[in-house]
Amino acid sequence: MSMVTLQLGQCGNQIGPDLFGILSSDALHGPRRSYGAASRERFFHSTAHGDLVARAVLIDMEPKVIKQSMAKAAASGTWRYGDASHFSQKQGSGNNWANGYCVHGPRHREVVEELVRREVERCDRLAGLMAMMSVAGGTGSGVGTYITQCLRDTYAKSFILNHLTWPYRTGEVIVQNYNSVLTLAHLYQLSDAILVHENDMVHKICSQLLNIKHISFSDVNRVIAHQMGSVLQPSLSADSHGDYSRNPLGIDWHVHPHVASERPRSLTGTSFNVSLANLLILRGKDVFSTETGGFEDPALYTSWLSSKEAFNTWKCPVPFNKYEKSATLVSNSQALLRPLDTMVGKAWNMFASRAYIHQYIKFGISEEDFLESFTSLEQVIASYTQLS
Ligand SMILES: Nc1nc2c(ncn2[C@@H]2O[C@H](COP(=O)(O)OP(=O)(O)OP(=O)(O)O)[C@@H](O)[C@H]2O)c(=O)[nH]1
Ligand SMILES: [Mg+2]
Repeated sequence: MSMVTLQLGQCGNQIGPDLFGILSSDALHGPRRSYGAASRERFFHSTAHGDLVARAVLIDMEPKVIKQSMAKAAASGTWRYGDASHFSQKQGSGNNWANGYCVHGPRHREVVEELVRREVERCDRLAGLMAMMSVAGGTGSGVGTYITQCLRDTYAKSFILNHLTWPYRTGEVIVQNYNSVLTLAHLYQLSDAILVHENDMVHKICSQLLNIKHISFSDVNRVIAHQMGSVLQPSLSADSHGDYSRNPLGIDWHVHPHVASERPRSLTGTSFNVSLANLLILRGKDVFSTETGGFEDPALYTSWLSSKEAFNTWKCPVPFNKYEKSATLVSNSQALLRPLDTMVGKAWNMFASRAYIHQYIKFGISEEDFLESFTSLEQVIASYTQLS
């Protein structure tokens, strides 16, 4: 089965090549032929000359990042993007969600849909679509939300996954909380699964675990791509009967997961993190004998789901990305509650003083639209707060 990826805005287009780079080298160097073949079918198609071409569409409102991504892919010597699989304009969306969602999105809808349709038609079996973007800028968040809505209409029955990059708490974009609130409130209604990476958390991994001194986006993106790859590469679940080519998106993703980089916190901690669902992905040596009982503790989950329902494992004996062993936890839990609450709170304070609102109204977003988004996220916050 295959997945079609959309890279949107600077962030989506910068993480994308790192992800496909890892996927292609992992697929090529993996010792198991069925694993490599399933991975290649999933993320690449081959040309008549045998080139691996990513099943991806690149979209940005400015040309620079797309050019860099295409060049980076071509320089790898192992894979590339399709020559005509990208779309850009001269000027970005100026960190304004409304400009992306109300202006650029509708204006370029047809071209983008055509690019996606061509990729979808190249797949023998479509597993789903993945849109990668940041929530804080204008293009990824605004155009990305608009395009997700179009995909939802066109591919009503397909699985749509949004990979979102969450801004640094002390971010560089003044209206990042507005853009994030608008994006999250809309995607919550549209998407089948939202996979979030927080820049602050990944930054911490770079400094504390990887000991990188001067951390740049390329360091952060490598970590994000590694974690995404370990989620998306072929693996075996209880119902896959030893077959790597099953749907990569799985059937368990009726939740809104959040990639966590830590194990669930201990019960004795004051900030205990209740989960709705956890998915543990183990790769490499000894996966079938690894003890995972700790994740089955019913105390980790809500009282209305048994740990059998709430906890899943996927396993793959093929080592991932040159690591002898690796474990990735996708967690739908209270972990994102605090960052979400902080973000909505900051946006609300700005909204209360009507700061920068005219810049959104000018493109067609009303105060009521903002209020609806606030209400919808307040409900999400309330539901997750009440988990026990
Ligand atoms: N992890 C990571 N975050 C990024 C990267 N590039 C930008 N960001 C984050 O994305 C947000 C800004 O969004 P961009 O993706 O740059 O914006 P855009 O979608 O290109 O939109 P416009 O430039 O407004 O048209 C900020 O929160 C940045 O921290 C990247 O390569 N990696
Ligand atoms: Mg940009």
